[in-house]
Amino acid sequence: MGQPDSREIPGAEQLELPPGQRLQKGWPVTHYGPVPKFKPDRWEFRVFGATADGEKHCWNHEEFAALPFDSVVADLHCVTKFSMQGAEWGGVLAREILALAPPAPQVTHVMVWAEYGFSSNLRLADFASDRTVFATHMGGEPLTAEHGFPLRLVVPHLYAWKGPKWVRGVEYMTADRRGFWEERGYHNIGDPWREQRYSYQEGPGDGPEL
Ligand SMILES: Nc1nc2c(c(=O)[nH]1)N[C@H]1C(S)=C(S)[C@@H](COP(=O)(O)O)O[C@H]1N2
Ligand SMILES: [Mo]
Repeated sequence: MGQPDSREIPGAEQLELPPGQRLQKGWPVTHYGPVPKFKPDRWEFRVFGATADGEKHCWNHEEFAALPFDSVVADLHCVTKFSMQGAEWGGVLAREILALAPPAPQVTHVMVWAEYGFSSNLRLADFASDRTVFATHMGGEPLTAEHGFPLRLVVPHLYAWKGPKWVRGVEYMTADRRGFWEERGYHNIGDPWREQRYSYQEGPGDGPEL
């Protein structure tokens, strides 16, 4: 099986892409709405909802920057069919956040919240993947404003809309609820390898009633 599009890009590795995806040169910027301005003194990262201790957990920018730093090499698959391969994301693993601010035992899903009320819901197991990372860096450099500075989520095994840019917090949930794109016709799970692009493809148990 060939992937003619990826062959046209010099130096591109012939790694497998999910069905229907094409490699894109460079790194396009894709999001809804304006790029928020980072205000370091007003920024905080909050974990709230059904935490194990019933408390909210907050980190300011300085505190967040001091959390253990890890790297994950991962692809980014946009549902509009372009993919970017082999980016090195640096930041704080979602697992680290789960360890520092444990969820209550009945938590099944999380809502990841970003600036301007953007959100995306994930099953707890997807969030807890050892490759899910709150990235501050890409390719060894701090993220640029358009790509989510100071913080974005990367969930390598799901479509890229599941990773909010300009992320500000996580809500632990005891039932599933749709996020921004999931309410607007995108698939509740969003697995690119199963081409779960749109909500009309959902099967029983994939998501809350529409
Ligand atoms: N806050 C926010 N994050 C977002 C989006 C958005 O609209 N708002 N779009 C998502 C989508 S659809 C994609 S493909 C990726 C694109 O990331 P990039 O612009 O860094 O390539 O960001 C995701 N994160
Ligand atoms: Mo996207």
